[in-house]
Amino acid sequence: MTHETGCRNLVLILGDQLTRSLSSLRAADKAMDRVLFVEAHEETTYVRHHKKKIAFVLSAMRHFAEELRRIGWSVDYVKLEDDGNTGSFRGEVERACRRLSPQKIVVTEPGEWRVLEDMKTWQAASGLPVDILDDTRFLCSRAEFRAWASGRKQLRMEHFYRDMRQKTGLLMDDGKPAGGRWNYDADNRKPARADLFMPEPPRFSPDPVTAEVLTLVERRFTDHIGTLRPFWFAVTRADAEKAFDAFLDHALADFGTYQDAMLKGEKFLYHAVVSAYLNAGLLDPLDLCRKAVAAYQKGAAPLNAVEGFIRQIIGWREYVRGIYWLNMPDYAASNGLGASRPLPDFYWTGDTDMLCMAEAIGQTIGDAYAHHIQRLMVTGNFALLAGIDPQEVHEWYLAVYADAYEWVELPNTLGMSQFADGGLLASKPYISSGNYINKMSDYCGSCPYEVKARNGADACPFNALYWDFLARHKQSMKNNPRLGQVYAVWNKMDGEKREALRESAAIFLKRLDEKQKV
Ligand code: FAD
Ligand code: DLZ
Ligand code: SF4
Repeated sequence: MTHETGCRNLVLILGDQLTRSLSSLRAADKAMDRVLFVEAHEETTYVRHHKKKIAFVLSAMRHFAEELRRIGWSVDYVKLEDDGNTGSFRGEVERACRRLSPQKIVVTEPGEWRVLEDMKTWQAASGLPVDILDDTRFLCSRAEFRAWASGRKQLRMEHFYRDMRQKTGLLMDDGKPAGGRWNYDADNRKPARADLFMPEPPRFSPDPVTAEVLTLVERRFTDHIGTLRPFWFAVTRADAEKAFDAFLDHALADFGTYQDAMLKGEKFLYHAVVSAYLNAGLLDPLDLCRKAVAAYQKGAAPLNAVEGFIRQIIGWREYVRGIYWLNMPDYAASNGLGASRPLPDFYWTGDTDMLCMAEAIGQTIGDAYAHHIQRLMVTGNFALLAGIDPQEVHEWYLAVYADAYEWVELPNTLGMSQFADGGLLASKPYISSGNYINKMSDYCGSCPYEVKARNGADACPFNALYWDFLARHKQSMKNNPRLGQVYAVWNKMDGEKREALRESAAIFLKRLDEKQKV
């Protein structure tokens, strides 16, 4: 729906900027300026996004545009299949400029480098000034992170997090961390039992706006990964807040304890399941943290849970964004371990005998969601051990999760998970044999592979791959102090055992290369 009358400024709002207090909206005037939303073919296809992710973004955009109209903004909304839609932000901004003759284009900085680079050329192309404003939804601006990083030898998250605690005052008592410690991870990370009460995130029935989007996605993105229905995501701020309130009431108290646990058929455990909402702008990070701290203050959740939760948001989430902008564009091409194996097809289908992988990938296909340990220690761990090309791994993570935008996905994938950035983000590679997965989950008991066996056709593939990875990268990793113990075990291991492990790994990798079912 478009209006032909002119405007003062044109304010472009992207699909992950659905926040009333967005800096570009704050700088605008309802009476004189025009807001533009664009459903863009380029954005829906630059990776083959999960069907649920596309449906979520488009439906949330349509709902937010309506919300702005209701409160008095003039909104131009270009739908994906509208006549004349050029399919790109640039093309649609140009068209809107011809239609509306604005004096200026105003945007809040985008979350992805490729989009920012494009925006920087709009001024020259359109002859109009383009104001690119800071994204104030983050606690730490790009400039502030650059200042924090400058002169430091190591950019450790824990140090950054403490600064963010000081800055926000969250869980701080007279300048000291609540309870006397900054980090309560030592109390966390217990395996879960299958008979625990499992809170489920609330599900929201599609309204007519979402129903129309679902029909569009079903028709237009048939070859994209994912099951579209049932579609149950919140697509408005009000519903996203309901989802977070349910987490506060039913899951936060056990968030820390079971943060790393995995159970068959249990997709969410005690996780918040809010990343898609946060990243799209439906929820505000500081607001969530304040509510979690209030739950602690009224005795509804223990310190280990609440500290763990806010660390993910004011710590990890802000930190990975800082790392992204500090290091782009070179960061995206990093491949420190020279990994080159193609991503196995089963990442797209879930068709593997490895139960942990089938579970993590299966629920990803179903709901565009897997929790952190499934991403890091199952699918990520496997890709790292098997030497998969990090670019292909990156594209997969960017496509399959409803919360995936490059600013957050890329450092998590290339840095934390694939150790492709040479240890800039993680002080050691996150690798494990089947033993860790067995300890933290109930997967192995139902898996055709034998987790206790080290080599041979029936042995858990993670076991031989783990030692083979360490052997392959011994030269570059043996001096890493955090790997000292494992290399000591490897060095002491009987030569025949080492040979058998490496041979098992070679046989498995050959089967992978030959596209045999593993
Ligand atoms: P919870 O476990 O309940 O945590 C609460 C919130 O903390 C999350 O919603 C999220 O906003 C934040 N958070 C937690 N861990 C991280 C982290 N490492 N980095 C940034 N924020 C974090 N997160 C994304 O938002 N988008 C991605 O594309 C993404 N890709 C990832 C890829 C890999 C390989 C890995 C290992 C992690 C990735 N993560 C990503 C981080 C994390 O897995 C998800 O944020 C989390 O699983 C989302 O589920 P939740 O909302 O239930 O989180
Ligand atoms: C992820 C996504 C998708 C699938 N579609 C759109 C779209 O049609 N229009 C839009 O404005 N944004 C979309 N997005 C989110 C953008 O890709 C995101 O804003 C940029 O990647 C910058 O983070
Ligand atoms: Fe995964 Fe190995 Fe356990 Fe099977 S045995 S579920 S492959 S860790």
